[in-house]
Amino acid sequence: MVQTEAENIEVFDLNSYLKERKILVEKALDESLPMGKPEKVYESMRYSLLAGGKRLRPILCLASAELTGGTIEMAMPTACALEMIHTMSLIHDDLPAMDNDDYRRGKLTNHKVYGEDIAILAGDGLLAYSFEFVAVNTKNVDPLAVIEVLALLGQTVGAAGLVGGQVLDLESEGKPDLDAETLSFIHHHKTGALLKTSVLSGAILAGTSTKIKAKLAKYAENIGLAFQIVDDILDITATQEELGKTAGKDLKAQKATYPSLWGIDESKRQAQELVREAIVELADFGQKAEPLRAIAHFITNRKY
Ligand code: GRG
Repeated sequence: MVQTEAENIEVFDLNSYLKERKILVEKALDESLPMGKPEKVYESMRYSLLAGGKRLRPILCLASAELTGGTIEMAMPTACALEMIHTMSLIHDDLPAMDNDDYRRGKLTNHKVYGEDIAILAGDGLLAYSFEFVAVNTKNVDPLAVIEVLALLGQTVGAAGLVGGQVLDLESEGKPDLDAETLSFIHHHKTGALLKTSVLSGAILAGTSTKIKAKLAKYAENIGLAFQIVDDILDITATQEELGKTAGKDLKAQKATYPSLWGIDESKRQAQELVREAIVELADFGQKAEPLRAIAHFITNRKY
């Protein structure tokens, strides 16, 4: 927080917060996965895990844990696991059998550097390791809460979450007339599910009540959908340099997106409305929820 002289009110400095948290998360990620044998697969896993990105999912997990009375130390293994899962989903998403992309986070995609076989295995390795990492490294947390987080992670990556969303997303290619309900289902599963679990897992580790978890779940569902709507918009309006990946892919694949169904301005309005609704859920938390409020605004204002 910085104090403004004129009004003597505290203004939350999101840029500094995100920068500081990103450094913390990247240090933990680097330490989480040392090189091992066979070197090729460890190198490939580390290549993508340490390739940058916003680190939004771990940052949300840590923020939610702190908001609900937990600590960074309690939540860091889960925060790392969320980024391992996110990274493996990006590796697999970029494969020729799926989105077939050559660039991610401003670098060549994993399969372009290591080959498809190793990229698939590196993704599998990261997924398995994410669960092991939480189970082995989470300290000073009720073991039942750790089990709850592990179960939630499993549900989130499986057919009820990312996998299911991705299947429908692949099937939606060449169907620009897809209905809005199916599109929202895809967005909630493919993207929203992991963002929601990022927020919820921090609160679970901190031992939060069901009532508070329900509020955070609604916050997270809204920012999750807003995040993917903005992703759809950026695919049209941003450049490859800004995104670090190929732009304009949705139009080429003839995919229905929020902008194709509603237009860019209306899509932006819907994303902003979702963020407004998300922030309403944080009303009871006062100043402590400033990081989650500011992250919600960042989601609609982001340029990458
Ligand atoms: C999870 C078992 C398992 C398999 C993967 C491929 C797949 C199933 C799912 C695809 C999920 C996917 C790639 C969703 C898109 C989510 C999204 C908007 C990614 C971009 O997130 P950012 O902007 O990226 O946070 P950075 O690089 O900043 O981390």
